[in-house]
Amino acid sequence: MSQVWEVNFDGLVGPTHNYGGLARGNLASGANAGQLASPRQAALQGLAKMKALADLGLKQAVLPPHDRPHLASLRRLGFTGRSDAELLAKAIAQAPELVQGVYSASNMWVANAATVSPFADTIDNKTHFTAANLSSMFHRSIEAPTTERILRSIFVGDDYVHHPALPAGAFFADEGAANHTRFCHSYGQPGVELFVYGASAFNKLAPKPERFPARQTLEASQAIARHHRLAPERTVFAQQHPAAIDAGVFHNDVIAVGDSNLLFYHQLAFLESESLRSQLNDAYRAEEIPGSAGIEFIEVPALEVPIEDAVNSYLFNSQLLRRPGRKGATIVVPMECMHLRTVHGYLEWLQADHPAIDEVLYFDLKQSMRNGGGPACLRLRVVMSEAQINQCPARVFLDDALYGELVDWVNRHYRDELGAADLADPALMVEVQVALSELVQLLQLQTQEVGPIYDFQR
Ligand code: SUG
Repeated sequence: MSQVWEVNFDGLVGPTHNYGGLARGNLASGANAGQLASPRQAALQGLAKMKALADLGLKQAVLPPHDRPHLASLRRLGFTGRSDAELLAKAIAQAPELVQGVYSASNMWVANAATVSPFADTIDNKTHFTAANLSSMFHRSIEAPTTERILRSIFVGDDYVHHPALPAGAFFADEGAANHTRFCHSYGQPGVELFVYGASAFNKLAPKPERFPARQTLEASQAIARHHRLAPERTVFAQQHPAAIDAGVFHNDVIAVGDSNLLFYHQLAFLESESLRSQLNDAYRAEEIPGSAGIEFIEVPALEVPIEDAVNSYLFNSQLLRRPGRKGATIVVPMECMHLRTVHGYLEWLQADHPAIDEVLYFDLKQSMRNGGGPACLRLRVVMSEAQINQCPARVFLDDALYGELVDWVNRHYRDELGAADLADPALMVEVQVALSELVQLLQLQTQEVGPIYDFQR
């Protein structure tokens, strides 16, 4: 078997990035509603992070944005028009909140696009994908069909199994990899998969948040584990602390991050941390990996970093990366972590005194952060062998040339500013369609089996 990598696929921010205040329970989305956004800055900030990680010798790839405004959704909701512009105008007049939803660039947060189980963990040795139904919020519930087509156009062939999103509705609410973590000794060896859920849909007596919705159910996570043909002895389910959800932790990746044999999390992340640690360790040992020393846990005490500071800084919405040749992990955090004394102090301590995480890298992702999306939200991890990377038919792996072309594409097609009033401008819709038609060519997305990626091309 050739070398195996954990590839970070980052979502390229789409040209309609704006602050709609659409995500209840996501404090940043609510607080910044109505502000002027810069789609160009947002996309360039995301690309700069991708480039920096690629330059560190890591495998970095890109996922394209979805077509917005998603007119297919407006048609599905009964709007008609002799032209797209007329349809949009009618929708704006009758249901502006729906128009806001179909304009959202929320598909940039690809940690919510799907759950991925690498081939080493599955009984059939194939990599399984389940597109997330994102059924808790209208603006995100429209993402799954396009996500599935994008994944099918990149991960092509017998090595991959693509599952459609779970049934829509509250019972199987699923928000993808943001609530899923994989632990392993090395990426190509069997690992332990942890599914974190906000509430049980069927067990009404189980604890659940009171103020904000739980966006992932236990039943959804269990269905995905079944679809992905995971070994039960290496699969663990754990509940998020309801108090964390009520404090603004709408996905587990806002309060915990894991990679390889490391779990970095806040004291209030899980309802039963102690039991989780022992379940994870039992599952990890069941692998019987020679030389594996078990999972390392770094629990951040609430006394050192209050949960409000964790949510405001997005300390845990970070990426733990294994740079070739380095012993400890590198943690990628948003710039906001520099601005809170508790959080910055903790990171300084980690870097200086903790062998497990010995490098901190700060990135300016302000445009995405204002909608509640940090470094970890912007990426979907897919374990791939060197051979799989080489066989990939799409041009999505970031090198200097692709980076340069994408920056140029953004600069030519994106607006510098976008506010709520601009969504009524039919020229914006046309600009996006022109830009995306060019992008699918640039990325050489393989559409033979799936047909055109975007609904406006279908
Ligand atoms: O689903 N924000 C996204 C942020 C997702 C972050 N992802 C992870 N934590 N993995 C959400 O809440 C806001 C859109 C707006 O208000 O315009 C939004 O959808």
